[in-house]
Amino acid sequence: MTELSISLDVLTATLRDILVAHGCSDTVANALATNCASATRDGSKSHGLFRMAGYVSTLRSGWVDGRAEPVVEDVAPGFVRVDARNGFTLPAHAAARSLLEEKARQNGIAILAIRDSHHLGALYLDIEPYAQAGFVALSVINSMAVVVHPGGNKPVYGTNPVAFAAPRGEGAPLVFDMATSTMAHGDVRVAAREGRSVPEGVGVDAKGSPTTDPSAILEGGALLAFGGHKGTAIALMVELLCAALVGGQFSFEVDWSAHPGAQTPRTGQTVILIDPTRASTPLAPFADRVELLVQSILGSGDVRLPGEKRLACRRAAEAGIVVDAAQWQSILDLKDR
Ligand code: NDP
Ligand code: PYC
Repeated sequence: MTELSISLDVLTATLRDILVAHGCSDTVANALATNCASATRDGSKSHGLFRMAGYVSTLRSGWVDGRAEPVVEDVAPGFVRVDARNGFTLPAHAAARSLLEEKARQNGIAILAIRDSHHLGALYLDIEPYAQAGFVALSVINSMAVVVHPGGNKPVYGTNPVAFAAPRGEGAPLVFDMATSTMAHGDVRVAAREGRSVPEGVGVDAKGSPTTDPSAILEGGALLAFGGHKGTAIALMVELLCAALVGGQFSFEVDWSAHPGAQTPRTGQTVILIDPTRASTPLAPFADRVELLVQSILGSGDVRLPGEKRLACRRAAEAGIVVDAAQWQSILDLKDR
């Protein structure tokens, strides 16, 4: 395998050009390219460069509006609502970010509810900057129905990730980001493409029988939620927070059948921002309490923190992001598709 080393700036600019060539406004292209390039830098196989073909085919299908202008509504002292107007979630979130922070600082807590939006990226990148600014942040997104309820025979939930970020006393914030499915749908697709099987317990085939064949999961089968009924309950909560609460669609309501090639679920996103200085005392600042717990975890054995691998990839990428040359060529080819 031949590899290339590319800087984050070159990677971002190249992706931005491709997205503009397929009809995105500069603002939208910049938001998507930054997310995709940053996820690639951080070592994400399923939500980095792999997603570019999905963005392009979705734009070409007419399913999403790459030039949508989000409408931000200041609806209550602690509540911001954004109508993404069938555009991408990332620029809708960016348009509301400063108002959300202002409200969280004023009230101690604020919620951002985004509706009619498309998200195909890694979620932690949406909230990491809040923790870098001292906030505690929690975000959830629903997607398309590919996860079955225990005992059910038809998928109802999306892979519904939950991301959480908190400032630490030392160093980078503590961040975790996890699909509530056993595996992200993107990782199942990558496994199918690479001819690998997936671990037992990840999904079922079209008959509802357990399978380790990723194609059987993708073609008529379904993923399971992590942790059985417990993870399923979290997937259910994400649906309520991203659809019922924000006025978005449930994952099972997403119907892109009239737009062959569409890959971005048209759903919703919720972000909850907390100013921890309101709760903690001067003698026990929140970030110091986080650090105490982190050090206690690290001292407990041969363990690692969530986010450690991502940060290690990020550090390694300072010298350049290593990309497979054949994959890079397929990305460059997207511009003229
Ligand atoms: P993983 O299962 O790989 O990781 C989940 C979390 O656990 C990460 O924070 C990870 O940190 C941490 N972790 C992994 N292994 C360990 C370990 N051994 N010890 C301690 N912590 C560990 O993530 P998923 O496959 O569930 O999700 C991948 C991505 O897919 C996410 O970025 C998510 O946002 C995205 N996604 C997006 C969707 C969308 O609708 N846009 C839908 C579903 C998923 P680390 O990063 O350091 O490994
Ligand atoms: O990988 O599960 C996934 C996913 C769904 C939507 C975006 N990513």
